[in-house]
Formats: sequence, structure tokens, C-alpha cells
Amino acid sequence: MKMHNNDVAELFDRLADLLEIEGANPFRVRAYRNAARLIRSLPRDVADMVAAGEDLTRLPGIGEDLAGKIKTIVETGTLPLLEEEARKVPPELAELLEIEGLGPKRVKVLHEVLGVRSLEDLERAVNAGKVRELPGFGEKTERAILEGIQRLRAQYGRMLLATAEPVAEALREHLAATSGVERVEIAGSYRRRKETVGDLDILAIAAPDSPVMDRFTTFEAVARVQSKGTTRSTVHLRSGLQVDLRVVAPQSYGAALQYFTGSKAHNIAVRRLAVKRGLKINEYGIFRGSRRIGGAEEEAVYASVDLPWIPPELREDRGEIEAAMAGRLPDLITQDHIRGDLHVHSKHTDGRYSIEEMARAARDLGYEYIAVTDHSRRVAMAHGLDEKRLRQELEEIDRLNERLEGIRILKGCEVDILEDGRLDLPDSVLAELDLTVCSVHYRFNLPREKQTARILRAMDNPYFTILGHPTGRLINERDPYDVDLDRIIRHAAERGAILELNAQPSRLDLTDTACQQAKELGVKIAISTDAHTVHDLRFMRYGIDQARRGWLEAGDVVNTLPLNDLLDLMAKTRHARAA
Ligand code: DGT
Ligand code: CA
Ligand code: CA
Ligand code: ZN
Repeated sequence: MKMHNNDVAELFDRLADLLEIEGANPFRVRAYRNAARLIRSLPRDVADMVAAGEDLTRLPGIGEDLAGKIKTIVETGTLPLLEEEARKVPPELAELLEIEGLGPKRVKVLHEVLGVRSLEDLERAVNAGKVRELPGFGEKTERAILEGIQRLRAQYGRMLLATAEPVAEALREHLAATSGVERVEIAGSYRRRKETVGDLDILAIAAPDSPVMDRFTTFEAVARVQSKGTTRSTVHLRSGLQVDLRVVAPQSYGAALQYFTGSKAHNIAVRRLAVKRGLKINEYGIFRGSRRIGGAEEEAVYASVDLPWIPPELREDRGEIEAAMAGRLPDLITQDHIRGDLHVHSKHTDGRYSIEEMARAARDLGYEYIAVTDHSRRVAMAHGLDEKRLRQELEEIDRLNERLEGIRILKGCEVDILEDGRLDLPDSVLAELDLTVCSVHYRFNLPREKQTARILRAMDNPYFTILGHPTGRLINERDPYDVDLDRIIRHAAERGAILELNAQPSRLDLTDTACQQAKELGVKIAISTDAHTVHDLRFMRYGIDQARRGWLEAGDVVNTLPLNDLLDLMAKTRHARAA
């Protein structure tokens, strides 16, 4: 991973913060801050200068020592001195620096005078009116601090599943490798594969003498231990994510897993069925009166109320209980069903790899086909293709298809839907494509009626195939544009248009409920990664997670089709609209 100037500068700023909390020499602190500022202002990456063997001491204010540190940072991604200082400062104090308007000087005072060690401590001190009495603080600062705490909490409110996943899996493996630990699973919204998680709920079976709680609270990513007990502990990770670990008895494991997987609404519905049968289900087991009749395995919980086991992704009380009762649970799609990716970018626009590299990467994943869908001209920021450049790309694809074995490159284009609903390229060139992904990239703020009409009109174009990222949302960053999605889904049903489930972890657009609605109306879905690099092709599994939450089966998803069936379908929908 290349360190950009901002990354390097951030490490120096962080070092300065830590030194300041420790009360280090102010000149030393200032030297690191100045270095950070200088690096941010440079027109070129210091990483490139280091790689080119340039003499960094020629930069203003950079001596031998700083030059050496910059070199270490760009080459190793970190700085030993920073790690050393981080060990000296309590991690929760460093966390306080994340609060806007709370610099190291103030953190130091709060810590030394009021003994503040954590966000909770600080909130308590503010509410007790202690902070305003500190020299240099006052009521205004106090209000700003309170707002800062709230902002920080909101920002850390829900983390993308894909962001939480690496550390969650590392932690799971760390616990599973602990002596005396028999089973470990991450329950909660994580197991239901919800697009964002509020916190992680881990369950384990461990022998009484197992050091599992110690291993948990000393895991390397832990910033702060909130509570520690023999059966339950809670920690906060450096990323702000809260994690609970519960150690349960083997005879309760299945019941606990079912309970903590949730959702709450699903649990309530299951427990209601139990009550009707004179049973009680809780996180400890299944009981008839005071007699335990099961609870070691999750299946038993469902069996006790005459239901088959229900996949976690469906457990939202959105009809899964009724479907399970009627023996009509969907046979959910899996990654193995996927035969190709229908939305991929190359170097010709804003992708990072050549068409050939993307195609080979897709073949390595076992795919039969990949559709190259570079941007059209309107998306100037991505150097979108005009007719001429698109035709050149199509010729390149023809040549590659002759040469490459084991993968077919489909000719596509991510065609911009203009403000009035026309497509960004003339029909004459669109007619040469196998498929189009038509997307909105500009004018997100049109009134609902206009935005909806724009998309409906685009769907009427005979060369419209797939509606790309249908609502434009970016999770935690940008709301969906104001659009009547219900009408769009109905129109897609009439027109035989396909809707995309964009698998980028921050998009996951369509949502789970929209997928469910599309399926009910017979609208087909394309699960696509919108890959801009060969690595992004692996986002597919987040799309699969979302599709499963949306009740989709292999037959609902077009990129499960063998190549010839897919091409037939594309031709057929086009023909239907052209008629
Ligand atoms: P999150 O953390 O907001 O992403 O969502 P969850 O679903 O992981 O929720 P969380 O962590 O508050 O609780 C984990 C599970 O525990 C939840 O899915 C169902 C169960 N649970 C929590 N509170 C209750 C409750 O009051 N009643 C019932 N029946 N179950 C509950
Ligand atoms: Ca949770
Ligand atoms: Ca929880
Ligand atoms: Zn795209």
C-alpha cells in the first residue's frame, strides 16, 4: 500500500498529539506539526521522492532526523517512535483526541485535573458541570465538547459490514485458537449479514479454566475494556466498534446463538409461537415448565415450534416465519451460483486495470463472462467514452475474445442517464453492445416526480438493459435520491428491464427490501461489483449477502445464467422493447 502525503502527515500529527499529552518539549512537538503541514502542501508524494532517491533534507525544515523518519514511514507504513509513544499514553486518552475541538493540551488537563480517561468519563464530567470550571474551558467549550462527543458517537454509530469484517474475523480466529475454547461464533446483525453493524455479539463455549476472557480483553485491536467478567465482557476496538463476548454453557449454546442472532422482531415472533405450544424459549434453552427440553443446537429452537431452521439473513420478521410454516422458505442464492460480473470498469475510463487484466481476474474466479462497462462521455470526471473511443474499446474486446480462452468478454457501457431521461450515447452505437448499465450520476437533487420520470423514460429506450445503482445512495455518506422506487420496479417489470444490486460495500444498492419487492413483481436482478480494480471483483460476496437478505434465489439473478442463456435474455428484452 502506497503512503500518500496525507497518510504520512497524519502520522506526524498523531505523534505530536501524543507527545503533547505527555508534556514533551514544545519545540519538539512543533517540529512534527510543521513537518506534517509541509508534507501536506507538497505537490508530489514524498513516497515518490523517496523512491527516486531524492534528498529530502532539501525541503524547508526537514533535517536528517525527519528525513529518516519520513523514509521509514513510506517504506514500512509506520514509525517505531509513534508506536512507542502510543504505548505510553492510555489508549482511551488518545481516543479523546478524536473529539472535534479537543486538542492534546485540553485532553491533558482533563486527564490530570479531573481524572478523565474515557468518553463516558468526559460526558459525566461535563454533565456534572466540572468541565466549565477548569481554567480556559468555560460553558462554550463545554457545549462544543458535548456536541463533539455526539458527533463521534454518530460517526461510529453503524459500521459498514465490510469494514468490520477483517477485524471481526481476526478476533474470531484469535478466540478460536485459545485453549479450552470449543466453539465461537459472531451472532447479531453480523451473522444476519446486515449492511452495517451497530456492535458485534460474540458467543463462545469455553472450559471453566480457559483464558478466553483474558485473550479477548488483550486482543491487539482493543482500545479500551469497558467491563470484564467470567461470562461476559465488553470492549471497544480502536475503530470505535464495540464488541461483547458471552461465554455460555454447551447445553445453552444453540438457544443463545438463536437469541443473539436476532433480529429482535424475529425472536419475538418465534417466542410467541412457543408460548402457544406451552413452551418457553430464552437464551438459556427451551423449557416446558421448569424442565429443559433442548437448547444445545439452534435447529432445536426452530424444531420446538415446528419450523425448519431459518437462514440468519432472513430473520427480520418480514414473512420468513410464515414462509417457514408453509414450507416455502426460499432456496437462497450462493456465491457458487454466480457465473459472471456485468458491471466492470477498465483503464479506458476510471478503472485501474486493462480489459485483459480484468478478464483474466474474472476467469481466475471461475467466471464464464465479464461485461466491460466503462463510463459514457457525460461522466467527464472519469474520462467517459464518446462513440469513437467506445468503438475502439469494442474492437479491442473482439481481439481479446479471439485470443483469451475460458472467459468471454461482453461488450457493455455504463451509459449515463441524462437529466431528461435520454441516454448519453446514440442508439446506433448502443446497438453494437451486448448490454448496457444505465445510471444516474448527475443532478441527484431533481424533484421526485422529475427524477422518477427521468429513469422511467430511460427504461423505454430499446437499448436499456440494467439500471445501475438504482437509488444512488452511499451508506453513511449520501442519501438515496428522491425517487419513486416502487414505480421504477413496476416499470421494470413491464419493460423487462433488469435492476442492479450494486455489490460495493458502501452502496449495496438495491436494498434488501427493494430486492424482495422486485422479486415479487418478477423483476430480474443483476448482482454486479462495479469493479474498478481486479481486487474489487471480490465485492461480489457482499452483493450475495444482500441478495440473500432480499430473499433472492439463483433464478432471480441474471448473472447465474450460462453465457448463451444470458445472451438470449439480453436479446429478448431488447427485442420486446424495440417492438
Ligand atoms: P446491531 O448491533 O444494531 O447491528 O443489531 P443487532 O441485531 O446485532 O442487535 P443487538 O446487538 O442490540 O442485539 C443482538 C441480538 O440480541 C438482537 O438481534 C436480538 C437479541 N436481543 C437484544 N435485545 C433483545 C430483546 O429485548 N428481546 C429479544 N427477544 N431479543 C433481543
Ligand atoms: Ca449487534
Ligand atoms: Ca449487542
Ligand atoms: Zn460503474
